[in-house]
Amino acid sequence: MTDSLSQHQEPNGEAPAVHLEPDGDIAFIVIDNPPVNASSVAVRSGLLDAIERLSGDAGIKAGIIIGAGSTFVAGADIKEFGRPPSPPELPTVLAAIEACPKPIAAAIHGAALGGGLELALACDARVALADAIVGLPEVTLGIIPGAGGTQRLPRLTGIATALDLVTSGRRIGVREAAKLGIIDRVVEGKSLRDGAAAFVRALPGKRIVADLGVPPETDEAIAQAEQRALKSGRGREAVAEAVKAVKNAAVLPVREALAQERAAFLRLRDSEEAAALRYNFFAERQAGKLDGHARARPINSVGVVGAGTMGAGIASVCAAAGLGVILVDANTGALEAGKGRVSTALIDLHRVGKLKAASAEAAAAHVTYADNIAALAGVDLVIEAVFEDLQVKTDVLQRLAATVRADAVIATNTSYLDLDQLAEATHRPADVIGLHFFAPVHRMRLLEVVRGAKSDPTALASGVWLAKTIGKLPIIAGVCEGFIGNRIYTRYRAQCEYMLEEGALPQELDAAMEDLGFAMGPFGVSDLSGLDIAWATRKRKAAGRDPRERYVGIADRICEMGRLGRKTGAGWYDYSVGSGRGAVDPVVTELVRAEALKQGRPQKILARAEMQGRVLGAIVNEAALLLGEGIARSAAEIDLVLVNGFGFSKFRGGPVFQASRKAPAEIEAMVEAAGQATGFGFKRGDVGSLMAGVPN
Ligand code: 3H9
Repeated sequence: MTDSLSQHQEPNGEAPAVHLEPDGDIAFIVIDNPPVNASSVAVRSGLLDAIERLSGDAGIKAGIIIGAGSTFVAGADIKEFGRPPSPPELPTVLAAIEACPKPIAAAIHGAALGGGLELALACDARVALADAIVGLPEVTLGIIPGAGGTQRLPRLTGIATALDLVTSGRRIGVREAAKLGIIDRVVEGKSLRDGAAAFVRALPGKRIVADLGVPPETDEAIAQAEQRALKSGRGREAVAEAVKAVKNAAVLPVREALAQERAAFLRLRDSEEAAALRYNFFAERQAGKLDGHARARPINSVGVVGAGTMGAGIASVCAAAGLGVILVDANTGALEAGKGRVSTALIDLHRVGKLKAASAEAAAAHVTYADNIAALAGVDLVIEAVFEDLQVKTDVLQRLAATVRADAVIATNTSYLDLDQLAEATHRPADVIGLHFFAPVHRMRLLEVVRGAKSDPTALASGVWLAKTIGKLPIIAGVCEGFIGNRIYTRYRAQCEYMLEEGALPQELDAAMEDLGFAMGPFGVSDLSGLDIAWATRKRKAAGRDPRERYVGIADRICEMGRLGRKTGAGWYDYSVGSGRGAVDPVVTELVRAEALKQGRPQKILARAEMQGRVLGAIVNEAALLLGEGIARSAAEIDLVLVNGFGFSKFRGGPVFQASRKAPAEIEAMVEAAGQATGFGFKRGDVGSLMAGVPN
């Protein structure tokens, strides 16, 4: 080894993103770019420089690219995607590795994802620790691999397998990757360096993957893989482009196929879908991060009170994650029904592959049942999920506070009640937090973790820990009626109902909202979940409602007709004609028209864009209020709530993100229109500040 290899210094005095570590006749090329060694411009130029120096050093026979810290390379630096590409680009680095006369291996620990795996595929061999993962997740970011992934991977695995991996973005373990031909040597134990060094010293020479032929396969196998990919990625351009690119590997000269891949990557990188998914990616990484250094209290066992739909759902997700659960309900009939619900949810979780235990029965064994709160004396965290009534919940929480250990966390699953009032009633408010689950609990990813005025940071951290452990996305919210999600949804729904009185019909509004990004419009949703609960709430609140507030009575009229949604065969739509989405019912059309006339409001034809603008205006205004009041922490977290709890498409980022793509004057006009329609009581939020927090 000559001195030239270890002399490199960054001009600014910072630690270089890539450095060489000689080891006899080989050199480790160490990528050191915390936190995940993303292949940023500094890494790319560092690699290029290292390869050049290694090539020119007569004392070095081979190189090993390895990551410092906890991982190999997690991919391209996603933060760079919003900007024009800066040279050197990754394909240039990979070409240099292939052109280097000496063999270069990749030594993988942690993750080799996206550009990280592409880097490894351009090497002459791949060595990995047994617990590492590899994958090409680009489609989950609305793009396709941009540095040869669609060409080099199929040369090792065949086209059908590459189609599956590239179009699903699936991450796989190293053992599976070795079976598929992606990894050449699995290193057992901890010493990746030693294992890789021994392997590289024994390499006969270069083995350039791009020069290999694609392994033979039947046309049928490829056609089936293509069909599966296009079916599950229906309507997604990135998936269609990925299919095209991978199939090119079998028919085009590699240089031409690489150029086509790169062109598609660069085009998709600038797409709206890619921008939305990037926004979502970074938002998810921030969600659940706590200010300060509070640590979660240790939680091994969870108590759940109330064996109804929510309680049983909560018990099943905790059991599925391997936590010990005690489900309590004083009503033994309800407890028995709860057992059935837990079992159904666990079977469903097993069916979709989201169960840690080998079987639903094994997970069910984590749940024990009791008819008395006294059974919860030893649990680490307890969640009450009883009837949504202040008195009922207060009573249960008081009894829990007197029963559970002094260091236990006490959570309420309330949707609308005042968490601070409930917490005070326990006389130990520091231990109380809200855990607001969404139904069906075992399917919905969102969990609002509610911070009370006196919640201890360790109690809040415990809620976040639990959310992550049971596979939910924790969004921290402050106390207000409806927290983040339901508060916004209430405004959204109200705005749609106002439009019913102005000339729009339920099916027109539903179609407009689905076109905006919601999986189902508000009236379809209402039929699905049943109209009765909201009706009961409206009746309960009727006495306290200010008569100056705009109130649309159409939903009440529908309920009075006994149309409570799908379960009664009719609601906003008619379901008597069979399953599916329900048919437009002339009875409802007539009722809507008659009620609108009764209000004496001018009738007009509302264009789809106007309906969407009104709704976006209402949503962003409420989002701005939530941010201003400190209930929500960021615009992006509000969007995560709407995406993961209310069916807004993640491929469109979220309603706030959608609005942020418009000009400020248009946003202002949308908010103004929503405010005009609301009339009395409409409060303006600082929409400008909200929008300023949405990254471009
Ligand atoms: C690609 O490669 C395209 C190529 O084909 C193009 C070639 C030309 N960039 O998740 P964590 C940050 S597309 C920038 O909490 P974990 C993350 O924001 C890329 N930043 O850790 C967070 O920052 P902060 C394909 C990134 O241990 C911190 O790292 N690759 C990137 O739970 C820790 O992240 C992917 O899609 C990135 N690529 O999980 C892989 N990745 O601390 C994406 C992470 O400031 N990454 N950050 O909040 C992951 O899946 C996980 O981060 C990983 C670690 C499994 C690696």
